[in-house]
Amino acid sequence: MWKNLGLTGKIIVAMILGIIVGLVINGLNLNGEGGFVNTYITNGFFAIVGTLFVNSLKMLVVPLVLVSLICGVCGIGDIRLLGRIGTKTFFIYMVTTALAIATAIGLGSLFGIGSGMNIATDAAFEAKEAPPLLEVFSNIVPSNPIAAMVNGDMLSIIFFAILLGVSILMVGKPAKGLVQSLELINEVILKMVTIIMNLAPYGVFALLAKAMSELGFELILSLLSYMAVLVGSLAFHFFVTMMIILKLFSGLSIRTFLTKMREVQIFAFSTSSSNATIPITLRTVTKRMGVDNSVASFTVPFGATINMDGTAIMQGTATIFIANIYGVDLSVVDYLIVILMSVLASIGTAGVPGVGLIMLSMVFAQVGLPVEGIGLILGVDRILDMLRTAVNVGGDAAVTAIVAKSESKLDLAVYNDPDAGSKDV
Ligand code: DAS
Repeated sequence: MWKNLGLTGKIIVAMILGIIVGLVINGLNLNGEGGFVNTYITNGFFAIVGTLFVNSLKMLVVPLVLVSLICGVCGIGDIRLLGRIGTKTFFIYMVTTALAIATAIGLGSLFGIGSGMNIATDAAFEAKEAPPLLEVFSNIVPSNPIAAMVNGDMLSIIFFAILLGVSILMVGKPAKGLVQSLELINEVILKMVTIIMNLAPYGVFALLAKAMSELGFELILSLLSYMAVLVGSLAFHFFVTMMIILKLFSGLSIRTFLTKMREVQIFAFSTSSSNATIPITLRTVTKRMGVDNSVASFTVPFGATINMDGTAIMQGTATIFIANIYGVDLSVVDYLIVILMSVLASIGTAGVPGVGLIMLSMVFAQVGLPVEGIGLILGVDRILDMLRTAVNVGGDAAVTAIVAKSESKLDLAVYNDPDAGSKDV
């Protein structure tokens, strides 16, 4: 039976089992300090399995962001594309992602998700003091990129990767072989993501069972509030923020856009992968919305790589939730770092299932939150990944339409024709 379950099914079963085991331990008061269960089960076996899984996520962050980001920049293809269209697209993508995470932090703080829990953490965990904002910016340029990778200084790694990618682009044709090798390495690392995600059910079971044994029903109610605020933030960002931006900067019909995007978002929802949805998104924006391929062929793949509004929303909401759960007070500087990290981190990470979670471990590490907190939300992450991928793709298509319209590269007759290209998609 277990073998026939897909990964999502296995994670859901593991989540349910973890909750039940944790609630039984909590309900029967078996988790007393120093007792057998507390020593060998919750703080023994469960803690070890959970730590192994969380460490395997953290292990991938540096190689994934470094190589994926270099490939993302090289994927622009031609340094000249970084001109007007590239700059306009990049700027709008970054602004919408920052708006997305600001929405998530605002709603998360408004509802105080996770407050009042103060889950026990390992004695070793000490909330890292956030560096002053000026120090954050001065550290962006690494004096030693290798040391930055060893220490996991992600802002420095991201800066170095972007500079390296742009430099490879400037070398042009002679660097073709290098780009192909990097793309192959990126494929290998994404395969590692898949392998690690297959371990997720075991990590979810152990981390949730441990947390539930300590917190009981309170955590379930808290998780429901996390999910509600996250889904609310995703819906607000896509249906309000993004549609206002679409209307304001292109004048295009919102109703038409949402109708024509339906199939694309259903595909993105079911695959949890922006990358896998690129062909569908491309076909829809060109054949059904009348965007010229010269624009779409750049903005859509570029968006699938650097524009992850849904993922940024998850990171903002999860940061508030885990900070409250562990009783960590985050300062304004911390939140600015979270916004900066999430925007920069989503730049180079490919749109594949579960990647948002790996980036989350990086964001937590940067603001001194316990990375094992990921285990609390991991169980519900698969369904949320589907929703946020649909928002990621929706943002890519909306910005594509805005840029195309501003460049007079969008055929309004096609856009306003309800049947345009509908036979193709
Ligand atoms: N599944 C990712 C995507 O394809 C999003 C994420 O993991 O957050 O966009």
